[in-house]
Amino acid sequence: MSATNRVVVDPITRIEGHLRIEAETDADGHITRASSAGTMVRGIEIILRGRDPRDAWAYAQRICGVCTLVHAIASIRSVEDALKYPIPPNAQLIRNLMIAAQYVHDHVMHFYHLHALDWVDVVSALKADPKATSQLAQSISSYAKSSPGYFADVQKKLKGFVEGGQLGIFANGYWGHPAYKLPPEANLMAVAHYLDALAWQRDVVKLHAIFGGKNPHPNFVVGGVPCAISIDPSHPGHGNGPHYRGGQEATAVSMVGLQTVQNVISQMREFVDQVYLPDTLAIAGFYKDWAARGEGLGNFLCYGDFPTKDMGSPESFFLPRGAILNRDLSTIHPVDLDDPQQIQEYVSHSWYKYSVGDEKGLHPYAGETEFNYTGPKPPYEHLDTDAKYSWMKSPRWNGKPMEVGPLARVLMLYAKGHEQTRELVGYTLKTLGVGTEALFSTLGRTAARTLESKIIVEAMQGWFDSLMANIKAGDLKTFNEKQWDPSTWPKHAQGAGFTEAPRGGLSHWIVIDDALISNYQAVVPSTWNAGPRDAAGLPGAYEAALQDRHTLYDPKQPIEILRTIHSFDPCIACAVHVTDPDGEELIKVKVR
Ligand code: NFE
Ligand code: MG
Repeated sequence: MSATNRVVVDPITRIEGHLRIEAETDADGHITRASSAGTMVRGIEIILRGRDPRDAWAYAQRICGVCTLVHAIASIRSVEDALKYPIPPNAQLIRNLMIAAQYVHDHVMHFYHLHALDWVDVVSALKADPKATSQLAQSISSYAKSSPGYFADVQKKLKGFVEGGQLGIFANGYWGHPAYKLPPEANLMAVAHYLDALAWQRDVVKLHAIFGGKNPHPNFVVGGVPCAISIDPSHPGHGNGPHYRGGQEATAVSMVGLQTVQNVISQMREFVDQVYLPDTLAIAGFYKDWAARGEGLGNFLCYGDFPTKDMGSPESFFLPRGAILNRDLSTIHPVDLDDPQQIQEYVSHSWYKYSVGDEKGLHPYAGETEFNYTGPKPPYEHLDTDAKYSWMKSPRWNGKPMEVGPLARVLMLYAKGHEQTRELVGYTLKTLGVGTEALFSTLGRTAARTLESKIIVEAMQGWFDSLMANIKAGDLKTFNEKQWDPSTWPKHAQGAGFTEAPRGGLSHWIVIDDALISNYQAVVPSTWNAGPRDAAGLPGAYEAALQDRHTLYDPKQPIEILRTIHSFDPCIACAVHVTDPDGEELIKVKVR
């Protein structure tokens, strides 16, 4: 072995989009330098120029099909911020419910379908004793599906896959790798819950369909939410059923629809409490060494979300806004999205160019999206990571690389003294027998996603109860109409729309001139986390995390890289905002 090897993982699987990791290792397999590259480019920001701001959400929402609604939310909020339009309280509550439902849905799917197989050896589950699996399951949860017969059935199904040479959804794992530590029974339990979670997620997306007409990509509207509410008890719900009266009532959300929303919240809560949380703790107990690596930057950023008043009152947010630096939970630094010095994007290592020079950062209102591909023609062996090497930009806050996402949010709640968070974090650390420093790790990041799901699903009940109370008091308003006349708009306006997406702080920045979009920039969670080094050479969050105490047991099966990268829940479709591997123009868009 030479002194330095370079391990390339491209594409990283079980994520959305195309991510390439190049890791340099020493003779012992220890990662000494890691580089994260987005290998595709998209042009949504460019496509949006020249369009009507009220339509932007429908385009922006197509940035991603995983976080199916967050880009629409950020977009309508950017327009509302630019034009100073308030929305009715019911719309705020319904948006909160929709964003929150996305978290719980997305986090559960990430855990079971995208991340679990880094920790769970599917093939080992064949060796499990269904009776012992049942005992294990019943010892950690009251979940009803836990009989020996249930686990025997799952095992039989799995055996069928393996014997037929058809692992199907379970193909391509590093099965049998010594890094897998769970006993066969824990593996079988997790595989059973993998299949359960697939069925569960089909049910819980109903919430989005009820308020937004469909999923993925529910409908939104600048000024509120697009669903009317009907309290006519004879009205059965959506559609043209026997009680069809035409007009608004035909499509309004009825009491039946609202009851379904309540059922979905209960179903989400049950799965989080009885399956997701106990599984996370049970699996984490076998991987405590991962509580001591993968920390990364130690800097965390949250825009905050879930207003109880309006978007202009961050102090009313359920998830607080702020920045934490160098792991110091005693100080929350204030964050201002409009301050041109605070949030800037760099392109010194990205395949873009800036009119002001590639070493400078640009605030998103002044942001530029100009392609400048200087890399090798694919397929290539290595990227020159000292030069430009990614289609992602490098966002920075006050010049610092920041981690965003569930861990950042849980730390922010913790630092603010949020009681439930403090209790849950304390309980988790105690159960695992690890100290507070374990939060800053690969395991901490994954556990934070689970804890956040519990915190958010309980908050959903509160928002739903408030919505029902408003409705019972006669307030059915979900939309303000007045902004629909562009002749009332200022000649020039700009706004920042933000949300906390499942993967972290998301912001869309719009500049409106003569009622059309003159600039549109999206700075998204996976860009913060997966972006390349900046002009100062500071690594992004993935890079820094991989550089923290990772040793590859077998460079040909780099499961260690997958564990830490998946702990961030990457989405590169979001991060690079129509793939064109040949570098040719894929689509020409005519603008007015
Ligand atoms: Ni495509 Fe997304 C989320 C956004 S990305 S999944 O959550 O924004 O990081
Ligand atoms: Mg962008």
